[in-house]
Amino acid sequence: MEVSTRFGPLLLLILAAALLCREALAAKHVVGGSQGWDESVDFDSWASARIFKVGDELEFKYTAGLHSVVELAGESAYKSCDIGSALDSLNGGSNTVKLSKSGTRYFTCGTPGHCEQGMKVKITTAAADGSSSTTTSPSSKGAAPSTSAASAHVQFLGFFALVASLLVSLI
Ligand SMILES: [Cu+2]
Repeated sequence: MEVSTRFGPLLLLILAAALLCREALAAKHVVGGSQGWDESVDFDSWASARIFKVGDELEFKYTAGLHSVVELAGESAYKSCDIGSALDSLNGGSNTVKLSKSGTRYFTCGTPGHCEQGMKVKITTAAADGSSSTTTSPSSKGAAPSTSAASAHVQFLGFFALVASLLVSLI
């Protein structure tokens, strides 16, 4: 009984730390912020102010029936608001889209006229380690991935060292 009361706070701490780690790895972006998926939002500045990484999610929140979420195939369809060539169409007022790989994806609203009014957003997803999908100089190619893997490893070692030291201090 005494053991469980001693370790209770520690278990909570580990759980909280684990949740924080997960939170840091993948983010959820509510498109348009507090205004949501609405034609009054300047989506270009909204998107340029944040970084999208592989594993992150986009959340579209809007009035069902008034708007929808249409994913377009590419830049030209995006520029000309060509909804006819859409890859996917979502509705219902709340949709989550997972950014499963790096690259650019194009979204607009399926309601006639809304794309032309600026209700569209271009999302460029960077690779999970923070570097963009565009390749850097060839000389750094070999070194970069191992460095980022090593730093992640060090972070985890640091976390376990912290937990271990807390465990020792409690005993
Ligand atoms: Cu709309």
